[in-house]
Amino acid sequence: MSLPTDFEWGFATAAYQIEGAVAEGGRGPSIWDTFCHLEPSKTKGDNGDVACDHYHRYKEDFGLLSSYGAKAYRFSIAWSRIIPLGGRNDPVNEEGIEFYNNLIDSLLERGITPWVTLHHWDLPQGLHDRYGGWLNLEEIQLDFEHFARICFSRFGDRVRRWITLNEPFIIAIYGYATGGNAPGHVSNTEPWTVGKSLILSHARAVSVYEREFRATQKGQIGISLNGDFYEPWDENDDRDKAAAQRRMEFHVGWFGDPIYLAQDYPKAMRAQLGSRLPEFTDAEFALLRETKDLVDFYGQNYYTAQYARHREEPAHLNDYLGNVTETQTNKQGVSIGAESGIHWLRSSPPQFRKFFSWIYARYGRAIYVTENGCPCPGEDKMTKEESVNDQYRIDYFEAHLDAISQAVKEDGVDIKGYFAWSLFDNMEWSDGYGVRFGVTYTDYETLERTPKRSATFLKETFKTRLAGVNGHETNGHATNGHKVNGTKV
Ligand code: PNW
Repeated sequence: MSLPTDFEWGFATAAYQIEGAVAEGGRGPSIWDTFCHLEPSKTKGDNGDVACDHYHRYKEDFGLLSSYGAKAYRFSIAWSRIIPLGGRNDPVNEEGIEFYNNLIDSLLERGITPWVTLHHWDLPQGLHDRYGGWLNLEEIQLDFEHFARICFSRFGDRVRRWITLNEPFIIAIYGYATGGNAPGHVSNTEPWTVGKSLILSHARAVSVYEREFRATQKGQIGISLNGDFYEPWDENDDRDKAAAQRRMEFHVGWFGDPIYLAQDYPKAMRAQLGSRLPEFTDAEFALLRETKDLVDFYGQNYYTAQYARHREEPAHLNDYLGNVTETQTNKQGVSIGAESGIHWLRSSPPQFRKFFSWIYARYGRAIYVTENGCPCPGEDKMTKEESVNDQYRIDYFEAHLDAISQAVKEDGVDIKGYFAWSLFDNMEWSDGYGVRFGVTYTDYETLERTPKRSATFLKETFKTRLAGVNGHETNGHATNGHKVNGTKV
């Protein structure tokens, strides 16, 4: 189960989930600060005010990263630390620039490649208040372009890997359809407007990078989409097979088709949503055509898979799934995978492998897994001593890395890297601090960090997997009962 020797790997985090220090260093508020302080609480009483205090402890945290052997680290920039009010005519906060300069420099000193996500959900509250944030297509794309330009110009001399947006599906649906995430809107028109804003904001950032920075900085740019893989609920029913495809088009194709193919949204979306799905103008299609081949990679966040079952009745106005019923067991009662510590996630590595082929066939781009991970069953109630003994997470990582190896070697998919979610337990958005996705245990009273067994597992397994066919990268463990190329040595 080896991987290409130049396969990149590391850990992923996001600013609001780890930084804390929300009122320090000149940072302006984001929609997540507001959302976390609503009464009654929509985030289980938790907020990101302190989080993991990474703002003050980043050096210690990068010590962990080094000790885990990571080659790369994916983090996000809090827009409102760079531009507290968010807009293109608002002041830039030099203290915020300095904070991220320090992060980037400390990573480089350690030989770790920074992967920077420009936006991971923490929209400046100033833009939401001023014009509705993502709801205002004309304004937000110009402000995002400006923010992206500042990041490229101030950090791009050292940052060579950029991710424009994290999970536009979750921003649009959880933020504006279900209301489970900030800003908590519930609507059946807004998510489709927001989706278009996200697509065009991404495209503008790519265009700016190309015109003003790529020649000198020689970096790469992409986007991280999320999506589950869907199996038909009844594998012998063509209507369920179609439902599974349609569900993935609503999840991935919504963004992937315009961004990577410069095409309209998938036909199934048009058919169901009609005029609620905003058209692209000729000028907007021109921007999509200009930028589609400039997107260097496809970022996939993958956690789980589900079954899709067709529905007889016409789609409900509030439906955003493609008129399917999602289930975790199929017609025969077979579970999609072993239950984890959160209801929506079951470990589904065979579907991970299938998903790569689906994505690669559709978009033909180099793929990076920009997030993958899980909480162990019952981990929310565990003591530190129990939590660090995280065998479920180790099994999850191992099986998902095996799936990557198979997709690369047997299915011919170009997968170039992998980021485990997450470096340490952190603020799991609306689920608060109870749900633990880290390979490091965070004690939220003392803020002490303790490596879990999975951290060591990842370090060791990548050593072995990247050692190459002849295993020439000797690491002192290859003769110690570890598997090399599937055989115990
Ligand atoms: C991702 N779902 O979000 C985010 O990028 C991370 O910030 C987050 O911590 C991580 O996954 C773990 O949840 C998702 O319900 C949240 O399917 C929810 C879902 C998917 C992704």
